[in-house]
Amino acid sequence: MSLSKSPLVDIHTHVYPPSYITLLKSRTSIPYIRTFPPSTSHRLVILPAEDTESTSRGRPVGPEYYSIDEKIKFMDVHGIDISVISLANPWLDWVDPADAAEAARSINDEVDAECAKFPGRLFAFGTLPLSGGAEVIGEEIKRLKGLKYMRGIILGTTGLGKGLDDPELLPIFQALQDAKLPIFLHPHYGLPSSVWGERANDYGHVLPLALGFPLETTIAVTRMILAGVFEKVPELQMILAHSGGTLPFLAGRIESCIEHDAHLKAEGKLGKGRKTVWDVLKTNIYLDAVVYSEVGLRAAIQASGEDRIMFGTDNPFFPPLGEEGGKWASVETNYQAIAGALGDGSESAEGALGGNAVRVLNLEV
Ligand code: 5CU
Repeated sequence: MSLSKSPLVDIHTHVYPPSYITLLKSRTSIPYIRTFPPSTSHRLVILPAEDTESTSRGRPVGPEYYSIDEKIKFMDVHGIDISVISLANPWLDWVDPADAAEAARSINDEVDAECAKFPGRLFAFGTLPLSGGAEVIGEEIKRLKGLKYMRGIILGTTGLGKGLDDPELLPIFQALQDAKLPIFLHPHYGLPSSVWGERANDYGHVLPLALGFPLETTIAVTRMILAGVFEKVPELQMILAHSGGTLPFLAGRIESCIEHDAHLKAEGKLGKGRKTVWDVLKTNIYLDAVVYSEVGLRAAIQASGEDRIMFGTDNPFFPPLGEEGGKWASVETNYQAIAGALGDGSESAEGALGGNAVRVLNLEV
């Protein structure tokens, strides 16, 4: 079901370019791709919680993970005009520091070249060489600004290894602000495996994906707020995956805990000039609409504003189980949530389905 008259834009859609797949096939610890005999099919194992002896060890990996032609086919089936593609997790977080600069350069060039094959239909978020250190990262930010199809960067929650409230990240955030490159913040690490309990292997990927991912994002951004990142880099723009995890729902509670914290008060951190959680949500944050329900989407809209919501699919993840071809239920659910929350065919639904992304990410060649 395509509701949109302006271009329909998917801002949350991943690829593992062919060179990254080759790298994964050469590895034996996560992230890796291998077969598990007696089966001969390749499986992609990326999540810390899924590297276990069970049927949930990774997922089958086919061309939908690495072929740009498959991405275009998926877009055509779902009426998507433009996709802003990004390397999927865990990006280059695991790369040896000495190799990080070159790995980022070659992956970003490869992704930009894939976009060039379909001008006007594909743009991208670049990947930073995080393990390479601040100088190398700064160089890649400058280079990304010059690549024709790059419109921001995708980032996990670990930053330089200490999380996104690390003061050493401030110059990097400043460089991204100056380059007007928004951060697409995406989870990967979830919560410690111990919280899933002894029966975790019986529950497939549900707990880490449904709860670990959103809480990871919520914690990462809350730490940034507490560290004053959005006062220090006031124009920093972030697009949060999965409608901000649980941030829209918990914003009031987080804000109240801040306001009632004696330590923060004693440290002088509650004074004039502080951006509240609500201020940050409305001025620094955009939210994707990958939340699969009208209830969650309404919270996102109320927290950040309807002009800050952007449609996404999370392709190639969450494919239909069993039947091949046709539309994906996971994608249709997100269309329906937008229609339900904003009104089928309304101006604000059009914005969420594409207009907001075109405006914010400048999606014109
Ligand atoms: O299904 C999954 O594991 C994932 C993942 O790893 N990354 C993502 O973006 N969505 C789903």
